[in-house]
Amino acid sequence: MPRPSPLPPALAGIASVALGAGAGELLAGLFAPASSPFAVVGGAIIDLAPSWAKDTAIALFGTSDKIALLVGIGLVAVILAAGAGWLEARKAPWGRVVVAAFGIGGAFVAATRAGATEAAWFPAALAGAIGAIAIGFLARSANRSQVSPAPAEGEGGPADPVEGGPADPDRRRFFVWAGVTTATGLVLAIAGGAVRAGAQAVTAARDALRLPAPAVAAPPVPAAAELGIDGLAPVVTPNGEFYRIDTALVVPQVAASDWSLRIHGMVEQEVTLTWDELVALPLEESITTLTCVSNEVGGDLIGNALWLGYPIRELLARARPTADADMVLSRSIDGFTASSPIEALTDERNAILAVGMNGEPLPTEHGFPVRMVVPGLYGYVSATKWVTELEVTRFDAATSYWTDRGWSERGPIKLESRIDVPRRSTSVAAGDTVIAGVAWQQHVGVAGVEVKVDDGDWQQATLATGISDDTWVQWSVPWAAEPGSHRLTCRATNVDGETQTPDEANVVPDGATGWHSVEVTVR
Ligand SMILES: Nc1nc2c(c(=O)[nH]1)N[C@H]1C(S)=C(S)[C@@H](COP(=O)(O)O)O[C@H]1N2
Ligand SMILES: [Mo]
Repeated sequence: MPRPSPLPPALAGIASVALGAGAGELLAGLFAPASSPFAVVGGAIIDLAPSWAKDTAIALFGTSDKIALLVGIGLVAVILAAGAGWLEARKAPWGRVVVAAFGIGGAFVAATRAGATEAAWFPAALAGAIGAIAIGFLARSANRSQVSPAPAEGEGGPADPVEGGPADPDRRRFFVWAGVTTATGLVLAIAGGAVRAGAQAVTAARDALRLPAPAVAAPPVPAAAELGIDGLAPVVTPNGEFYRIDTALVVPQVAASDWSLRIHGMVEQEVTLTWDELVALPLEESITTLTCVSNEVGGDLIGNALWLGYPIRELLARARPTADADMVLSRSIDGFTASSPIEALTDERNAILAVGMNGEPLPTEHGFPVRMVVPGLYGYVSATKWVTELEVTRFDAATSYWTDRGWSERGPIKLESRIDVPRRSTSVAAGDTVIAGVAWQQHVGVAGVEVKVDDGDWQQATLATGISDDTWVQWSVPWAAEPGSHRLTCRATNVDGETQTPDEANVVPDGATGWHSVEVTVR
């Protein structure tokens, strides 16, 4: 008798797990969007991953890091499922036990995650149960498909197709069932993604929302702030192009009507604020550039927007922090935390609870309905999205999401500059052209940018009109490009007269440094 192939049992495992996972995704989509088995496993991996892994993921996949993670989880799930199928076919009921155990594990993780609802454990538990039942049936069917059928009367004989071949009814039956099971799982999963009931409701409500007019409008962006050079990042970043970095695999869905903020901890008076109360306050506009600490030299994890919000300073004043408090730990609905020095939230800068971004309510992935924006600090210590809590505390008493993972307690934004034009590794025509880019050190301000070609002298670039010290500034310098291969390098100087350091530092623990250079070919 031929050795049984491992393929049918592996397929049995994959099909069963696809069915279970699909059912779990649909159930989650209907009742608990944040608790889809994939999202739960992915979220747990993100939280458990060491910070070098996050770093590598961002470096490799940029803002597509989440898709890469989901694809990775899918591949691992397929391999584990194939193994479970093989196990069930050889040593029943161990394949069932493995699948059920994954379901129970997933349910446990789902139930214990920040912001978990009461039903959070159910999708993963259901996925495990359905997967386990299905794998029992399909693995048996896979085994039967590999046993040569007893020749029935009138059949058999030399003319019959090869044993176990496609015409074998048990074999055919197995492949049909495996196919139907897999397809059903995929359809359920797609349906789950489509229904995400909460998601649609919140998005629709957001789209219909009208924000109040600002009590204090930002001065208009000076026309000369935008150099209008092709390929140069626009001075105000459209929402759709704004970088997105967070640990949320499924974007938290918080209805404005359900939102509230609690200010507590080392305060004389606890304060709670609802959405209606917040938008009834005199809101102020400000333009602030956000930057991610994971932005490599020359990277694009930076964006500038017109924000509408209310000064956090005023809200803290209501709560009256005690004199020894030196930090505010902001917490989002999904458990992310950021530790900001209290002075950055109480001094004169535009540290705000933002509700609007470039004239619209915050996009859901940028923190709808309310997030923090603090000029001068990297996002990981200040820019909490979907924020629901401000705990006034001390640096020696509490830590935050990324400081727990090896990143610096303090995260002031470092002086940096970037060449956008010409793009690296492109070729440009010889003759008069332009080198252009952006430079920033929010809440300090950029005074100048210099550029050098190869090992030539530093030339002073022309700065565009600045919006404020809290925003990046565009710059450009003319270049008479001569044929050959050239390296262009830029460096900025801040308003305190400090020049950007050439020393190259990694993004961990408190932001990259070094000069940005690009290699270009001139034809
Ligand atoms: N709730 C929540 N807020 C968060 C984060 C997060 O993971 N979760 N990431 C922070 C980081 S590291 C950055 S750089 C900014 C990015 O904001 P953006 O996605 O709107 O550009 O959000 C901050 N706020
Ligand atoms: Mo970040």
